[in-house]
Amino acid sequence: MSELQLSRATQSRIPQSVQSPSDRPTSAAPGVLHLGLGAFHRAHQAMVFEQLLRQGDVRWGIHGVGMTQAGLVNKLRAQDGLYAVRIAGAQGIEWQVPGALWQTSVLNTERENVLNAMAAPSTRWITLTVTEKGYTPALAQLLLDGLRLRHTAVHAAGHAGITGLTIASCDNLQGNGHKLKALLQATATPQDAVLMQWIEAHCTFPCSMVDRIVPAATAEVADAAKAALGLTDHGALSTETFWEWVIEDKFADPSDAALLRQCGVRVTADVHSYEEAKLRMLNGSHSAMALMGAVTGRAYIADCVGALHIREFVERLMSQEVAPHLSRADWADYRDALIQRFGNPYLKHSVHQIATDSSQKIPQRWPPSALGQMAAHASFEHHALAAAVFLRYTLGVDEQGKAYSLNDPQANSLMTIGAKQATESDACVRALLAREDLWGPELASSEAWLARVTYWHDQVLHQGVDATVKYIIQQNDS
Ligand code: CS2
Repeated sequence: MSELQLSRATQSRIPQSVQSPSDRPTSAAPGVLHLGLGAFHRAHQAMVFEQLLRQGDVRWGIHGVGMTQAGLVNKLRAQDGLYAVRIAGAQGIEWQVPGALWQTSVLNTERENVLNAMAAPSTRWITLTVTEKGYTPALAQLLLDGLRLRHTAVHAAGHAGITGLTIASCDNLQGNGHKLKALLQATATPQDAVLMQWIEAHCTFPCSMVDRIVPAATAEVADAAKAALGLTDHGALSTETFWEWVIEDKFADPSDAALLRQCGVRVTADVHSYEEAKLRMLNGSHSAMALMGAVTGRAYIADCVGALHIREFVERLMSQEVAPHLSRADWADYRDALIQRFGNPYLKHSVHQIATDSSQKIPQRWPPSALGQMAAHASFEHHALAAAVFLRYTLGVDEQGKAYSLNDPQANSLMTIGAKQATESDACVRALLAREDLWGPELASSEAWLARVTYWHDQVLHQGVDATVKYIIQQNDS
């Protein structure tokens, strides 16, 4: 097999069975600056922008910024931004090589390039997938510095040809656009007053819900890409057929709405109902299964949902405790599709990947449903059991005695809380549930929540996760 590597120079070798990249016109500069060049963006938005590029609209080339990972950026650079995506679902497998990634930067070493891109006349959008923990004053400062340059350029150009930007947060946070804008406002100093007025008048911060399961790249996918392409590809990804992007109709250039709609993006005034359904159903179930998988020693989400009792558990979590508080009308279809998606055998979505940063993810995913159930005097047992499994997870060793590490900004404090759970179980539950950063003030002070998590934690420690999950299902049946 050829040892040639995927790049613009070798792309003509890509077989007919694989969708080749759109051309990269030499005269055009990127129109989208993307912060957070992980797997997700490359297999989701980059593929939407690729559709626009294929239609001949050259304003959607991407300048992708690696916030931390110089290694990945270097690999993609060596391939001129090209990488293969395996799209696998019930209908079979398809490969595509998107050509939308035109330029790359590493934030740490190339901050100037990133700022200049924010000021460049060709740039029309900034998109962000910087993860839940990325919404820091440092991020706001980066955006403020770039927007200040742009604002100065607007004046220098006499307001001709250079305009405001659509700045779209695409992270799994409720009201992500509002959060990003509020972060900028909180970080700006009084000297930024004129800049902030310009941002208010010319830039928009639409809320956005993005959905596609894109596991971190694996050697298995790299091998499969080599077989499909006949070329070595160090950036290959695997994803599912399903994708959804719902974005608020709030663009610096309003005509973008129609373009995105043509590509299958839902542009709406109501992102909220999609966001809450996605965070609480998909991501909420994901976190519950990931923690169960980590503690029981299951490697992938498909293994978890493949166990009948865990599948039943997440179905009930969604139907009984999440759905009653959602405004998305088609939630039952969404739930059924999710169960299928979780079981996709091609995805190999590691439970430890999803359990990463649980302290940052849980607040969006579980408390709103548990609180909704409490307010309705309804059962929140499934969420209480999930919380108990989270505490068990902080032990850092699975039920077979195999150690794993917690990859979480709160890892130390969580492990300190969880360390003595075998001997001081009640005190550990109390200490974990007192954390307002995880549960919010209302749940953190709820005696009812404390009582039920304590109960389930006791079951988990004594019977193990699988037996406890089977038991909650039996209880629920009777
Ligand atoms: C996952 C998400 O890692 C996680 O926390 O729950 O990345 C999930 O796969 C995506 O949000 C799906 O759209």
